[in-house]
Amino acid sequence: MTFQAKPLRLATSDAGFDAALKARLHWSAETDSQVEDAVTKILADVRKRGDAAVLDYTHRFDGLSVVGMDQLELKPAELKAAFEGLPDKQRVALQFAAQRVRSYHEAQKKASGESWSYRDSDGSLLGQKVTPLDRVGIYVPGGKAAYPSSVLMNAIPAHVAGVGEIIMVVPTPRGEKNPLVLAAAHVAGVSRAFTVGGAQAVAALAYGTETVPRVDKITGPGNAYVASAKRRVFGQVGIDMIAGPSEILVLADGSTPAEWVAMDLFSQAEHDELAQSILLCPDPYYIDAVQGAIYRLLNEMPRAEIIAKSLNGRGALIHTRSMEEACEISNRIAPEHLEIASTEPHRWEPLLRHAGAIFLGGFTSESLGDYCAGPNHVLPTSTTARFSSPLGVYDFQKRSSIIEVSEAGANQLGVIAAELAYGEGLQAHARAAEMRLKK
Ligand code: HSO
Ligand code: ZN
Repeated sequence: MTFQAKPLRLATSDAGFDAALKARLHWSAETDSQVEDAVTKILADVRKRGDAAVLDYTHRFDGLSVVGMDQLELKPAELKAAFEGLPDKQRVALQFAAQRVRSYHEAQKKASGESWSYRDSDGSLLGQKVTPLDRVGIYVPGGKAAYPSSVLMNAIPAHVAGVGEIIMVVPTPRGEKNPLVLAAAHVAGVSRAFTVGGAQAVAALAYGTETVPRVDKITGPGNAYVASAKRRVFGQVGIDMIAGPSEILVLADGSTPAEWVAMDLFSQAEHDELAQSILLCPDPYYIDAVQGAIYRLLNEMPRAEIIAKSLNGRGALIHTRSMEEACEISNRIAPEHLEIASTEPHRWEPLLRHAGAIFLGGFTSESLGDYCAGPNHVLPTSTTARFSSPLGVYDFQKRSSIIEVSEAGANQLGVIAAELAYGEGLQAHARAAEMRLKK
C-alpha cells in the first residue's frame, strides 16, 4: 500500500487566508459523555473501595488477574534488572540522555528555583522559601504510545527539585511490560512503581489506597480517560497540564535541505493522526522542494499511514511575504515546537514570543529535543504556549512567603495596616496591628 501526503497550501496574500488558517488550527478536546460517566464511576469506586476497586478495573481493562496489589508493584530490583538487561547501546543512550536532561534541570533550579530574601531599611526580613513537593505521581501511558523518554522528562525534574517520593503508574495490558520504560524509571529515580493505568490509576494516586500512597500532584500524558480523570481530581491534587496532539512549526528561509525539513514535519506527524505540522516560508520554490521531499520520503516510513493522515488533515505549507511576516504568524499559532531553519536564527528568535520550545538553526532537529538535548519535551500544545511553559523543576516545587517584621517595622506598618483595616470594617485586623505600635 502506498500513501500520498499533500498538506494544505496557503499564502498569506490569499483573500481568505485568516479564515483558512483558523480552520486549520482548530482542535478541541471534545469530552465524550460516555468517557465522563465511566470516569465518574471509577473515581468514586476507587475512593470508596481502594485496592479492591483498582484490582477489579485492572482485571477488567488490562486483563490482569492477580489477588493482591503487591503483585502489581514493580519492585526496585525489577526496575534495576530491566536496566541491566538492556542491549548495551540502548543502556548507554538512556544514561546519556538522562544525564543531559538532569544537567539542564539542575541549571533551571539554580536559575529560578532557589529561596531568596532581603532586609528592608527597618531591619524586617522578606523573602520566599522554595520547597519541593513531598510526593508526586507520574502517569506513563502503556498503549500505542509508550515513551521511555517521557519517563525521564517527568521523573528527572521531580528528582532534581528534591521531591521525596516519586510514584510511577503504567498500564501493562495482558501483563506486557516495556523493559525500556522500567529501565528509564530506574535511571530517573522513581521510588515506587505500579502496573496500573487509566482513570483507576489516577484515582489511586489522588485519593490513596491501602497500597498506593496518596500524592500531592499528578503529571504525565494519557488517553481520554486519564485526561478526564486528571481534570476531575484537580483541586484535590495538583496536575501539570492536559496535553493535546503534538505540533511542529518550521520557519524556513530556504537554506536548510528540503529533506531535513520534510522529515522534521514527519517526526511530529508520526505521533498521531491529529498531530499538526506547519511550514512557513517566504520562498515558494522552497515550499515546492519540501512538498517534493514529502512525496519522495513518505513511503519509506513505517508509519506512513499516520503521517499521511496527519499532514492531509491538519498540515499546512504557508507562503509568507517575508520572514518577518512568518514570525508574526508563528506567534499567532503559538506552536508546541518551533524550528527556525535559517542561517540567521538569532535574527528571527527575538521576534518569536509564543512557543513551547524554540530550535535554532538547520542542525537543531526537533527530535534531538524529544530525547537528549536536555530541555523538557513535555510542552504546552494547542496555543497554550501563549500562557504556559514547559514542564520543569518549578512544577515540582512550591513557594512560601517569608515575613519577619522588626519592632521598628511594626511601628510603621501598623499605622498603615490599621488605616486600611478600618476602611474594610475589620476591627480585629486593625487592633492586632495597633497593639504592636510603640506606646
Ligand atoms: N514530541 C513528543 C515527545 C516524544 N517524542 C516522545 C518522541 N518520544 C512531545 O510532543
Ligand atoms: Zn516527538
